[in-house]
Amino acid sequence: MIGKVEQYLLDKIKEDGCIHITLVDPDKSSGHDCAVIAHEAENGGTAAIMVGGSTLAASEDLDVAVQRINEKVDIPVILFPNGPTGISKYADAIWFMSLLNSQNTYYIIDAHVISAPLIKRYGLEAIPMGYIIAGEGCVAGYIGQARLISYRHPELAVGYSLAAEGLGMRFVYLEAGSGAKEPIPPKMVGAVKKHLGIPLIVGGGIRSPEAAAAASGAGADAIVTGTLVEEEAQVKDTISAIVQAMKRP
Ligand code: 1GP
Repeated sequence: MIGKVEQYLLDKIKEDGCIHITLVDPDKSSGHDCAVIAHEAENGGTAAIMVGGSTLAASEDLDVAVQRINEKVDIPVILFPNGPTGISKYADAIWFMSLLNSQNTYYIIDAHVISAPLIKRYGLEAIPMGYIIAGEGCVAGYIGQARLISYRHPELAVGYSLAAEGLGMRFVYLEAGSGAKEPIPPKMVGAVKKHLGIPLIVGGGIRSPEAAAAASGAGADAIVTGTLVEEEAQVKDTISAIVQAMKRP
């Protein structure tokens, strides 16, 4: 069943063509800083806040960050979990995401078996997503034991994405890894988009309006940035420049 947050994302994608989502990581920024970044990003035109990180171990830090963010923003706060410790009852929704190209069943299904009863108990809206890591992969690729897809083989990203859709997942997230030197190339984004019938999220290594415009122009339905605003004081202006660049004619 499609919940409130998912419907909001679908409507926003329909309205805007390509939306921007800001990722904050309580492992890298304090709860207070996550909330300040989220607030500024909302003012800059981001559509939702994702909270999580590959190495997040302390649920308390996550709880504090999510509560602080919720006090500051009106847009949805969606968990981006690395496993059961990435769950907070204070969020609006959770990406129920399977790392499809992991070599370890933990990241494909086992973590979900552990997490699902808690998600149910908290009444969190779970949004099913196929998560695919390509290129450098960075920490997400290392921790998730992903069989990284080379940028030279967009057809593999297409195959995984169609498998996600075929399995009933409702979003695909094509990830280069946080801080990746090279974001997912437009050619790979375009190849996936050409065949996919569900929204495509692209992230990892997008640090400029030009890179965001390239991903949007190639067909991404949503773009996630994280590092950009961890490193940047002018969060609102930075996000605003990205959001403007993503607009399609
Ligand atoms: C990580 O794709 C996101 O999951 C964000 O990546 O930190 O490189 O923006 P960056």
